Amino acid sequence: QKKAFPTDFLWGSASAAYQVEGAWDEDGKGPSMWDSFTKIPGKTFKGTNGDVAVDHYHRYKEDIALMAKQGLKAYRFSISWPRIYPQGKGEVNEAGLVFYDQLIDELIANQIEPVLTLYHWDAPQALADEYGAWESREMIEDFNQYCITLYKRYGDRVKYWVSLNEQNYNSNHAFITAMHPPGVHDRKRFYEANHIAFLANAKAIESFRQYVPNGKIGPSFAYSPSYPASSQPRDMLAYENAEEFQNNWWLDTYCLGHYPQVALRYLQEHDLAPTFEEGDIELLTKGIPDFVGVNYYQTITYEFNPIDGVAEGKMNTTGQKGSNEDTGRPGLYKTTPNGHLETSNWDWAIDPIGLRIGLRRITSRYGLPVFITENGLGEFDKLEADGSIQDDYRIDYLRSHLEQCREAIADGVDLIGYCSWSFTDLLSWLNGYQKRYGFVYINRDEDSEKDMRRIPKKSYYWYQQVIESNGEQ
Ligand code: BGP
Repeated sequence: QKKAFPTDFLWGSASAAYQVEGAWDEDGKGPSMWDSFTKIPGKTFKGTNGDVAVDHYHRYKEDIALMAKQGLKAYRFSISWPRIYPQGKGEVNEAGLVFYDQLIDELIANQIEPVLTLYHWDAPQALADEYGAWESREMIEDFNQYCITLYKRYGDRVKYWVSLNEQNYNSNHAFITAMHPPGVHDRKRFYEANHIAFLANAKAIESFRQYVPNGKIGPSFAYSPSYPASSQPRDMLAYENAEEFQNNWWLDTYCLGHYPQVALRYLQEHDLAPTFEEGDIELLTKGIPDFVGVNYYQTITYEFNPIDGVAEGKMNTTGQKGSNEDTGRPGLYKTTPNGHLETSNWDWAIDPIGLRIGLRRITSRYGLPVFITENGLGEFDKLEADGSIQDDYRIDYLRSHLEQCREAIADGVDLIGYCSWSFTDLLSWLNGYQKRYGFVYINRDEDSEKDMRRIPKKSYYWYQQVIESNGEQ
């Protein structure tokens, strides 16, 4: 049988509101947690923030024209909650809804399927001030109301919806490494906030069934499949533990409606387990998604970690290769570099086969369709004197990952689409503007917004061919 992509495969690309829009206080928008957090000195690379970002709010038509020219079939974007509800709840800001009306209509007019992310980390600051955002159960109903507003407004035009983006990665930085708001080191709060987010996710999916009965919804998970560093039994056990705590904790809860037993037991014994209230277990089972959104960048290799071993390491946010430090959970596992894999300048392991492995694991364990909602390479790009950007390394990265997608489909994975990260260059949360992912170069950097010109890179034309040939390229 020929290994091929389905004819209706969604060839896409992705972004997120805070990383592209800018216009942070325009047309009635309220501040998000990120608007506040990035203003605290030292929190981001060179103090960069999304106040202006890449000005997509004002230039979305130009950006969509470039998508159309490339032949893009799907565009994943997120809605800024505080644009819709400046206070997080209560009075809705009509101007915010109108902006996304226009964006969605422009996509549809260009035959591009909108893929709408409900939440990509920019919670209203008002809710953080009032009750601590994800640390209070009030968030469940406020998020639900916000989602219902969007379901009613866009449900007739938008088929594919992403509920929470990378709850795992975001909460890890929010409550363990302290690199995302609220920026604390507290594992107990980490598990409590995650539990609330799981409930909010399930509630939002339950409402979705009512308001958008013909739509498809799923969370996007930051999926780094685990490898054991060796076949030594204690490394194998470390790897099993890492799978349980780093992946299955989220994937099982989303897709099976309950936490994995071994991890839950461990957390109960260490007084870290979340607080269950009546109805929680039932609600979780109502949140089973239509597909699993996978954001894939790398695999992570684990080895045994002694009880007095590594806890928190340091993350490379500068692009200085080799500045990453290993992290772990004492007594259970720690990360270790994989000598078989090349890394990017940000020390992310490049592993296309790992994507195939991950897709197969999800298929076997949950039997759900998969939508790759992010995959890409963040690198320094150079604008040449002749005005071109020769990003062959990005083409190599994307091509090798797409090859593995094709293999995974032949293995039996029901893959409905692939969104590269990202369409244009954009703000990298912790790494500023110098870490670029786009098919389209944006002429700006940390220090200067320059003229924000959009310049298609070599990879833009390559992906155009990929789409045109339905992945034969
Ligand atoms: C994911 C996020 C994206 C994006 C991407 C690249 O975790 O969902 O928003 O930022 O990773 O990450 P980074 O910008 O840190 O390189």
